Amino acid sequence: MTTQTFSLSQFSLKGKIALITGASYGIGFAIATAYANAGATIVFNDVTRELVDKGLAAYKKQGIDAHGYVCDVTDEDGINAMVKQIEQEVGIIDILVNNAGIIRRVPMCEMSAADFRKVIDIDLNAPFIVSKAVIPSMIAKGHGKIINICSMMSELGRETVSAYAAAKGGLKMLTRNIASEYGSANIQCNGIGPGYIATPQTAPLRELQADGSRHPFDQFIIAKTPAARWGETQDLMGPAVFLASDASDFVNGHILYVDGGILAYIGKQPE
Ligand code: NAP
Ligand code: GCO
Repeated sequence: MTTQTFSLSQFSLKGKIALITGASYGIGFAIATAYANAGATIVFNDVTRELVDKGLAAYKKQGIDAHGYVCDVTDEDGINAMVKQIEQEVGIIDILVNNAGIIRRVPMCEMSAADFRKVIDIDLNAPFIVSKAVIPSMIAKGHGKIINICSMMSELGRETVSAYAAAKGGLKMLTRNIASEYGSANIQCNGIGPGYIATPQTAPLRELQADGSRHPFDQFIIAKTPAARWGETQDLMGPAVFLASDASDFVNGHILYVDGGILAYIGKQPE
């Protein structure tokens, strides 16, 4: 009979090395901070030296000694070289968070194919490239956790975000496929689907109007969210630690929506 015990140490990330992409600020920064607080060594990348240095200074302010690399997630050779360098300088990556992402809000018929491709390249192709770079060493080490940052748009559409929705829907299926293909190697690949979170990416949707009133989209999101508020990056910390820890070792191919209830809600009934 297997012993049935539970200890909070199952949630500890002590001794683990975590790579979080695009984590100089925003959601990636919050997840990396949570991982550091749970005991992990933090590695992150961003596209420019300036952003990486800004990130390093921000981590230092939190008492976190992070390792930062300049690398674009869409550059396959660059990513392969960065992962090799991390393995030599820090160690084998135990946890990968595919966080880097962009959005373009343009009506579909006005969007150029080049812009559509750019979003797909960063939000979908890059998680494939980075995952592919870390999986062989995870297999050799005997375990690994991959967490893909999905979206409400992995499930829902809305005006102006065709490329983003296509990418995040695809990322949900890439998540399930990695789980299917590498689950037997003790790799768990899951997604987090954040609801509407207050970060620079969503700042244009929250801008105060000239008359001081809230942006109509801001009001729409508050009404659409049972929690009646925007999410904070802090809200993603616990779920991200869970999916990176031993506590989730039998959770695979799952998308954990952290959305204040948006996906459960039909919307406010008329007065
Ligand atoms: P953010 O504030 O815009 O941060 C995104 C980060 O990714 C930035 O540091 C950005 O650097 C970096 N990045 C962009 N392109 C990159 C590339 N090619 N290579 C490396 N790094 C790159 O966004 P966020 O709101 O924190 O979002 C993080 C993730 O969560 C994204 O995948 C986003 O789609 C997803 N998400 C966000 C929300 C939300 O409500 N905020 C909800 C659901 C999902 P730059 O400054 O150079 O662009
Ligand atoms: C938008 C938003 C969203 C969020 C998020 C929702 O314009 O609708 O930017 O797409 O960023 O991904 O989960």
